[in-house]
Amino acid sequence: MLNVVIFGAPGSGKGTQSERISEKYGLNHISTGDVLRAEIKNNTELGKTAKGYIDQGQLIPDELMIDILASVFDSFKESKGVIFDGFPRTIAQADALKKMLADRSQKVSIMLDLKVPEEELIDRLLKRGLATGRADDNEETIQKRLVVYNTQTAPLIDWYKEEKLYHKIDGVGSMEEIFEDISQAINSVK
Ligand code: B4P
Repeated sequence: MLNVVIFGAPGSGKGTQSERISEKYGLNHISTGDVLRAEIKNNTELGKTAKGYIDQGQLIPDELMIDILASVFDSFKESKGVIFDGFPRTIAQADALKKMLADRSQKVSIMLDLKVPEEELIDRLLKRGLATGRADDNEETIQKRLVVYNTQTAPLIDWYKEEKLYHKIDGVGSMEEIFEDISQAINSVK
């Protein structure tokens, strides 16, 4: 099994690169952001709860996210492995992911950290907001998301370094160049 965690600040290209990884390596793709947006679209109870947090640039509570992740993971049959896109985002989620995989005799193979300077992140997200109308891609919410990333999510960098799974990727450049670096990193652990 090849289990890849793709990590980075909002707008670093996690979703963009995950689609390519999923296609090239035949992995199932879990994007927690996409799961939540689908729930919001369908106006489910979970969607209503999630909307309140996402519109404020905050994270959904860990207990809720961890349950959702396990149920999506267990829905994959005969999987070659999974790309985790946007999960974990807190130390509690990283601990839970490790335990969930260990309970199923699996583990994370590599964590890829997409590094992009803050001005570029803001620029990308504002452009996406204009193009798609995504509710959390506006200046005020983007600033909040960056604060949440720096305080709650960035500590995972040291956590994964200790696990000896950390791999830094330069997230600036063409999508193809970045994917080439990602492929090399994945091939080194396959
Ligand atoms: P996510 O959906 O995960 O979104 P993201 O971090 O904003 O975006 P991503 O990094 O995937 O960017 P993308 O590739 O699209 O999360 C949204 C919200 O959901 C969170 O704020 C939170 O509230 C909630 N949530 C999700 N997971 C959670 C969890 N585990 N726990 C709690 N809450 C959770 O790229 C962005 C833009 O850049 C695109 O327009 C793309 O085309 C462009 N781009 C990509 N690569 C580029 C490149 N190389 N050059 C130029 N532009 C590029």
